[in-house]
Amino acid sequence: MKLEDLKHAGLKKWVQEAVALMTPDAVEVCDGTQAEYDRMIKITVEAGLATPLNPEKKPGCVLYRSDPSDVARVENRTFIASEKESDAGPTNHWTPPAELKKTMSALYKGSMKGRTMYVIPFSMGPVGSDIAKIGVQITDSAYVVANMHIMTRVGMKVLEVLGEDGIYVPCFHSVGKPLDTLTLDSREGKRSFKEIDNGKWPCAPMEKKYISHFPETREIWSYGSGYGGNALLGKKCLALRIASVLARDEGWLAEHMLILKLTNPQGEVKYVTGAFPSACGKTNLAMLIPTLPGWTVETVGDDIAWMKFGADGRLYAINPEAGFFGVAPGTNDESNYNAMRACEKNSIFTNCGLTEDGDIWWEMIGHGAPGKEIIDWKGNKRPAPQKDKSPKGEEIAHPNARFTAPAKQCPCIAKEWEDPKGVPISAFLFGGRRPKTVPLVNQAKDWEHGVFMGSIVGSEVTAAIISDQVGQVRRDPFAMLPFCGYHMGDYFKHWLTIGAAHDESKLPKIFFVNWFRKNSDDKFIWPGYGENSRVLAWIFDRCDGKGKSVDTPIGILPTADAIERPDGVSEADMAELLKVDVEGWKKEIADVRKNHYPKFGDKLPKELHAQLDAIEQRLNA
Ligand code: GTP
Ligand code: SPV
Ligand code: MN
Repeated sequence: MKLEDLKHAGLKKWVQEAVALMTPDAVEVCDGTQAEYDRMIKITVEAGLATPLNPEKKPGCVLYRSDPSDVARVENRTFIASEKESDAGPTNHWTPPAELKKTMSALYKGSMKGRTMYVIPFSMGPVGSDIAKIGVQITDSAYVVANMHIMTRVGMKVLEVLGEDGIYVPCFHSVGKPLDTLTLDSREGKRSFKEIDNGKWPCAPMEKKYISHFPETREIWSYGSGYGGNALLGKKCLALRIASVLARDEGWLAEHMLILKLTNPQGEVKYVTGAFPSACGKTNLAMLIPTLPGWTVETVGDDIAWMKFGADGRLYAINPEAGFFGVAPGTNDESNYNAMRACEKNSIFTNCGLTEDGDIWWEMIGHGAPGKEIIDWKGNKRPAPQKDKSPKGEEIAHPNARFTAPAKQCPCIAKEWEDPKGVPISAFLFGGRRPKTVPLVNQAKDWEHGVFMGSIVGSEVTAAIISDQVGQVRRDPFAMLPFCGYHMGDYFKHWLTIGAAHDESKLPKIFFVNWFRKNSDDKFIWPGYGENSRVLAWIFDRCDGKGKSVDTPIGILPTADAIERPDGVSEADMAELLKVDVEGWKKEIADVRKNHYPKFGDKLPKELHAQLDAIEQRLNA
């Protein structure tokens, strides 16, 4: 569709201003059709950026390799530009909005030269539902358009809902690599031709990347990266950073949470959400196949939950996304059968290995690679691996290689996954990668205790972030550290206010889980994946006030025999997984008191300090 045909005057004006600034060669309004998707793939194949996979192995699939500097979210280059610094808080990078806009406008000037500007109208949440939010992203990346087609609902239906004056979140995106017209002097005279990407993933150097949010004006400006959460602006930027601000103002919750449907052998259903930091197991838990007979798990969402209260006083969750942008390495038929089926057709792969027979490959895919050679994520030919492992630093697939797959292709997608009413939530899970101290599962004594425990969650940093802290434990409250669009102290307050304003008996129960405890040989003690169903079953029962439990200084734990042991987990292992490590927790509490809570200054709710004192007293008793 052409720009002139846009009926929304404000939107048209906004795009025209962007065109004047970024000076693309052409402008296209996206219609969300299959033909458009196919054309985006074709354009990137012709530019040497994409490789179509063998249709007999992966029909309708394509592989991209990004620039080695552009492989994950860039937290150091992510900004919350609220008017006041104190509104962004100590855990966000802040710049005054006017200054940031000035810097970025200079970068956007002429940044789309030689490229097409795509205007993507998208809906987070089912189109037209009360709970959905509309965004319009302009981008110069056909890769981004194709991914947005899968991850969100794109096109004319969205423009219809927007009408002539509807509200949308304006999102600027440019990869920051204009294409020049080159002039060549030859014997035949001067010849001009247009520069092409020619196989080189377009992006800007790190110091010029900016992922910026303007919470007061509800705008997103992204420059210099084409990867994942930096570039697919409906996801972390809109559905979390901007939505968290809306949620605070309007009394709801926008969280970095999976949503799953759990059915017990009696056919009773409960819906559970879970917040774990990036690459800590949300997609896997959302799609798990229980090893416990008679139980089933179905998926509503794998990364983001928007939750609002219903007239019955219960909290209802929707998944604002339409696809999965999942971590590829470690995904295999054993660990996540359903994700493997979801991405076996019509999917996009980024930074995976390419086998001789035109298929993708990654570490821990479950088998070696066929043939003699494989092409790694950097485009280099390497000997085809016999086993599915590689030494650290020499991976064939980047550790943050991803698949983009339509949610509707997932065999275990719940029938209600697009229900605009959402699903009523019985339990919240929080967790992270903690090799020590934190037990397998621990129920909060009440809402306030749960908020306290959520506020101190820690996890090892994973490859989902470009950072020199990878592998180190950092505090990641509510798994929202990089995604909260305002002061984290106010965010804690918002959670406490929600608890105080609603009938606690109808609120979800809060649990903390840790699948990542390690023994002295650095091996995981708990087998994880499908075996996590044993923990889910205990949680299910606890929601009904059942399930054998013991009250401890840190929370409510299962008794030694409450969770049936899976193969390979000894009685001693189970005791270790469920032990209250008093000394470890004392250190934990001391660290929170000294290094974590002081960051929030007088914005730290007094209730959380009281919780800290109380747990310390219980540990010392
Ligand atoms: P984002 O998409 O970054 O938000 O990540 P996510 O939270 O959805 O993580 P995901 O489920 O993709 O898992 C990331 C990595 O953790 C993969 O390599 C998984 O194989 C691994 N993993 C997931 N669940 C478990 C588990 O129960 N135990 C162990 N040991 N590893 C797990
Ligand atoms: C995460 O990092 O939590 C992700 C991947 O889900 S990204 O979309 O890149 O943010
Ligand atoms: Mn995520």
